[in-house]
Amino acid sequence: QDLTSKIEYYSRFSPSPMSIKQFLDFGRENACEKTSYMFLRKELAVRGANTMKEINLLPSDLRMQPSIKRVHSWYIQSFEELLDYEHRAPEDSRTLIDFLESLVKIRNRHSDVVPTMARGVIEYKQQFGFDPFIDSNVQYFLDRFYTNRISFRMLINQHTLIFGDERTTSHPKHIGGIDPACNVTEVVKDAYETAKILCEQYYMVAPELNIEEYNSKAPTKDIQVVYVPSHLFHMLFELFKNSMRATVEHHDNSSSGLPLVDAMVTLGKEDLSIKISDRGGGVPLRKIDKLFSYMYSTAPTPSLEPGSGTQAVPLGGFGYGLPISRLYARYFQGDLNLYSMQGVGTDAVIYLKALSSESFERLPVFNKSAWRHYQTGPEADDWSVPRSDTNDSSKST
Ligand code: W6P
Repeated sequence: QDLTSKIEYYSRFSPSPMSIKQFLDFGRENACEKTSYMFLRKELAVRGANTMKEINLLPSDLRMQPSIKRVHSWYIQSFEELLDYEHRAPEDSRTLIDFLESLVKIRNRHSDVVPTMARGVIEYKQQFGFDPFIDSNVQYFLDRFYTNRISFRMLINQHTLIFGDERTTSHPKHIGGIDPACNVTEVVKDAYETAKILCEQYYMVAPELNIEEYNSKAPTKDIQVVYVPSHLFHMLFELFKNSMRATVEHHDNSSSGLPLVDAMVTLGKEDLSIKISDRGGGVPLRKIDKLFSYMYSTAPTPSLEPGSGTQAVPLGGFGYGLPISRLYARYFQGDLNLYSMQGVGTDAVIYLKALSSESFERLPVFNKSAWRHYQTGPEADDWSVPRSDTNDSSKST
């Protein structure tokens, strides 16, 4: 049967979101590799097909860029490999072993999706320039596409960590990539120390860290959460890089010492919140949304120049780090917001669900409403626009 009809078939199913608690139950006690196999061969095909349908809806000028075609071809290849298992029984001992191998192969094939998509956006911009309709389409598409990718890797990682060879080498108390007792402040410190090393390499100095913790449920106990530590690390590392860069660049007279970066970790009934505050001079409100824009934050041709690979990477280069960090936070029903006060500094807040029963995957669904987004783009604005200077009317058409 041909590929298009298979994509069509699987894309009609909606993805089944899993909660962190379900991920744990799947991996604990009677972890059944056959059950996991049966779930994944269908679910990964469904999530893959849903995303491929959306790639097809991208404006053709964008979809035709060589880098984006390349990424598309990876999805087709991986989808075909998953279809090989459609009729392979879990009872056949080869099946489960081959499946593990296929998952690893698929994961590796997709390891460069983010920089390759970024290159595709740059290719488009060089050819057609900046376009607000395309910007809004790209934002909508990439937020969904990368969320799908995060979820795909989450599923693959859980299966390979629990049933593969990695089982023995990984953390004994973790269930796949999940730490059932993730100590948030430890991850904050770890992300800070890693960012600090980069910052010192680049600037020769780095601001110090001050951490406060408020556990409203159990004031004397460490704040813990059932979560994926690598996701939390990714978000915090990104925020620290940004805060450090702002702090160092805003205070170039290093003699007076740098202001601290403050971290506050709090736990309430519903939310676990983490605030990272810097005194790095802040960002005007007008530019905050742009920090999360894929199209704005792909600079004309930054680090992709040949030969620039060996140079030190600028700290927190406002690449795709922030928008993708926000997707990690939202993936399990949290969020990531920036509150900046221009002239002084910026607060970045990560919100996570305190309860693992409430952190279920937030997944894009391909349906009529998603389809409509690609047809209409941004709403026609229904608020007034400041009038351009009337003395300058000669320049307007
Ligand atoms: C800034 C800009 C920024 C982005 C993200 C996190 C912190 C900060 N600080 O000045």
